[in-house]
Amino acid sequence: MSQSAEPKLPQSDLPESAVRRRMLQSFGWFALAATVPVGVYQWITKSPKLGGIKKPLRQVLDANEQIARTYFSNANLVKTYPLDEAVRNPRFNGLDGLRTPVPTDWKLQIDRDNRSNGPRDPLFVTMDDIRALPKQELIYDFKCVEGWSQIQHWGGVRLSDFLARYQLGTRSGNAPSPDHTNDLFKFVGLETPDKGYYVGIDIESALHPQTLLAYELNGQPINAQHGAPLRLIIPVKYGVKNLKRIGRIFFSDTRPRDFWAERGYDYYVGL
Ligand SMILES: Nc1nc2c(c(=O)[nH]1)N[C@H]1C(S)=C(S)[C@@H](COP(=O)(O)O)O[C@H]1N2
Ligand SMILES: [Mo]
Repeated sequence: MSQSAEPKLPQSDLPESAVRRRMLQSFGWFALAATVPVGVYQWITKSPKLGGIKKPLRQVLDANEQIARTYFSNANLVKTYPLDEAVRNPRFNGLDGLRTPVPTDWKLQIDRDNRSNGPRDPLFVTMDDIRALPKQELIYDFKCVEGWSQIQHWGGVRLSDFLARYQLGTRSGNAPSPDHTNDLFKFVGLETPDKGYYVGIDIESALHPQTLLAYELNGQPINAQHGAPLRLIIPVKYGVKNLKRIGRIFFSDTRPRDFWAERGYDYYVGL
């Protein structure tokens, strides 16, 4: 704080020149303050586009992301609800990447080509493999950026358990662990089998204990419009990041491309 030690003299004790100087200063600041918003507006409107929106706005969103990431902690759990508060017929929204039938030979593909250790070829995992892992249920308030939310009941495997089981997400090919955070890739990318919808997620949010590879909704296999056979449920993010019908997963240190970020939304979209 720059509340300096300047003595606070009563106005009348100031020599006239000092009063005048102060008045001019105040007026100067006022005039400057009045011009700043116009300047900022012109700077924004004349700036090139970056990621679908004007560059300065993108930079503000990026600054918000830094703040969000700083305050993010995997110990902070999203509020959960009793089973009887979950809606019976959850709303569905967004069919990008879902306009063709679910591939009958669906397998989850996980790319490992950019890691420094362990097998580099893609890993293919079936729904039976995924159902064999510990099941986690979650009843929480699903939020869409369009302004609706619903208490929904999801079931699946924790993404963190899945990554640990298959030793994914690290450069060394070891299971992710809090002791080796610098071994983690920074982002997870997910996309639908037809690549019609795709998201990028920071690894901290991916490893959050409430982030699920979900295969059940209200205790039943997820239907096609909600993302059969397997979707992401990530309660620390808005709906846009909850990719339905996962086809491929990969890891990287740069932001994976992201469907709605390319169309001007905030990349991080954290809650
Ligand atoms: N493949 C795919 N996943 C998607 C979308 C989409 O259009 N395609 N829309 C997203 C958005 S904006 C929301 S709000 C949620 C909606 O999930 P729901 O249909 O199960 O309610 O899915 C997200 N995942
Ligand atoms: Mo959404």
